[in-house]
Amino acid sequence: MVDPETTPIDPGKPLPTNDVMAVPASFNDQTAEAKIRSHTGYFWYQRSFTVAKPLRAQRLVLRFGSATHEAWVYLNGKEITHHKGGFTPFEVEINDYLKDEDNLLTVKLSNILDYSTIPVGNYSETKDVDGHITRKVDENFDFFNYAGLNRPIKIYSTPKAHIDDIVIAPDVDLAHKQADVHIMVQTGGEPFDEVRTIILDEEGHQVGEGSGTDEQITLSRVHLWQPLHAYLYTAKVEGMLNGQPVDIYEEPFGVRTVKVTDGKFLINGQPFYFKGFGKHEDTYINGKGLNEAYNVLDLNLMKKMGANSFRTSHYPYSDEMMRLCDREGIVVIDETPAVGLMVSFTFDNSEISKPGYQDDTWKDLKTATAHRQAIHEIIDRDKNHACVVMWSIANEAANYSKGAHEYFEPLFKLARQLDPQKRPLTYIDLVWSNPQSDKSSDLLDVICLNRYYGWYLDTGDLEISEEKTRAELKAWQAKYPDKPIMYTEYGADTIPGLHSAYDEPWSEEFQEDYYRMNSRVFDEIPNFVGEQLWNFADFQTKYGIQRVQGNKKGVFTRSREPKSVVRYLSQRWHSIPNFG
Ligand code: BDP
Repeated sequence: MVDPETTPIDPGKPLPTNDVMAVPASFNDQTAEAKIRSHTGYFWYQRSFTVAKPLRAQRLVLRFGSATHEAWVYLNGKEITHHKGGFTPFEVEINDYLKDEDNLLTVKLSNILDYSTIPVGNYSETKDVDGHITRKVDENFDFFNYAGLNRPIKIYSTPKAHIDDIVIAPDVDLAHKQADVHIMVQTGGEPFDEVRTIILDEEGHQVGEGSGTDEQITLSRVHLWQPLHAYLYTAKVEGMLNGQPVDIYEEPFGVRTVKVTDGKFLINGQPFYFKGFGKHEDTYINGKGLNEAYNVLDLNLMKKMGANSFRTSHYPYSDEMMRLCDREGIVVIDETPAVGLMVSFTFDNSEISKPGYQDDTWKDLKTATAHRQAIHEIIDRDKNHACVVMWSIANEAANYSKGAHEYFEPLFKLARQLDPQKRPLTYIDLVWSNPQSDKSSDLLDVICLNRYYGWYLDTGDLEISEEKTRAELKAWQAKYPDKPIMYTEYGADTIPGLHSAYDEPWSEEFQEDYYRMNSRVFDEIPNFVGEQLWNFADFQTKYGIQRVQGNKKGVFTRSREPKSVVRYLSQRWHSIPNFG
């Protein structure tokens, strides 16, 4: 229920409402009430549960896949944890708070975003004469601020002495088809007498073993995890007490290398070409709630088109999606929720390219603390995923403004320290961040560009757009002859079924012409390593005069029907090898 903020709510008592809400899902599109859909502020969830007696002897952990964007969790009236950041998991041990009979779980959430949070929101509040507060978030980004309990909430059990986490970093000798797999095990509770690890291949045969909490296990004749040809080993870690395994933790993992060198993006030593999409977690009714059938369909549609990759624009996606990508061999650029780090967007860039240009972004924003936490949490959660080949630290920040380098340098340093697999790092550049104006592009391993020549700029004029696209890509290539360059967004809003004999913008013909124009230029640039278009599917946004029921740049509709451009893109992508 929405918190009216008139009388305090007692989290130890049943909430004063009969409304029901499905979880996992965003709350917004479930209510049929415009006021609730657009509610900004605080809202509550509640349910009761019982835990069978024999389980109470175990360590019990309550885990939230995410809670968007800030959560206060109460069990039987007591606050047991708090978490800020809407796209990463958190958990808490609950044994000490459980009762024999019904337990009351109450969660207070906030969907407020401001200049200290990521994503960034323009937050305002007004008070009426009775002191009633109306809150408003104007999203500083282009997707609907879906909120709620978007991902599964689970109670899991472990023994008191337990394995907390496993960190897996394979070091591969490609020439000898051998991998030294470095495995670090974190344990909790009473210390084990011994920790043992065995590695199983896909058939379940043991192919390696070791012991200790920091161990190296060598795999010979190693099967590599390859894009679209996944191979997953399983690390089975056993915590031993008195000669018996007490806790067992199994983690599937792939063995592959990722390296950036001489303007190439190498996966397993071969130059990889990214073909795919920027996406969203966005479906009808569920909003940003986990929708596993859509996830499966989306990856199948991608494979059918000859795509091999996507970016988790603009926040970490669900654990379930990351595991699916590992399994399906889909390559992922994993992005933090740092979107909207730009306080004065304008389509007039006349000032921006002047040396020393500065706007108020890095003075006004107070996002550094949240950004550090998000980097910690995304790497902590996704570190072992073979599908993740690069971290994106931010999307379209004001990198063209003085102060960007000072802001980003420590964040890149942090990510490099934290990642056990030392993957490449990037951020995603807005059109105003060009080779002259971008103040921090030296930090990037790969130049990732979002470009809309022909759509937002020179709308409809694909000739001039082709020249501008070519000129800019050549300038990047000249500036950084050793850095790979890729497009992480390019697209044109398209109304399915709208046709034009004059190839006008919004028509299906224009969308295809637009992609053909871009493809021509890509193929001329030596360091060009990939094309991820915007967007996989149409998605919901806030209202705006440029948005008709959301953003229509999808090559699929929101319900995943193809627009006609899918045929062109499928032909192109099937003709471009994944490597080469
Ligand atoms: C880019 C953003 C993306 C938007 C897209 C667009 O990164 O989130 O949806 O433009 O305007 O600026 O379609």
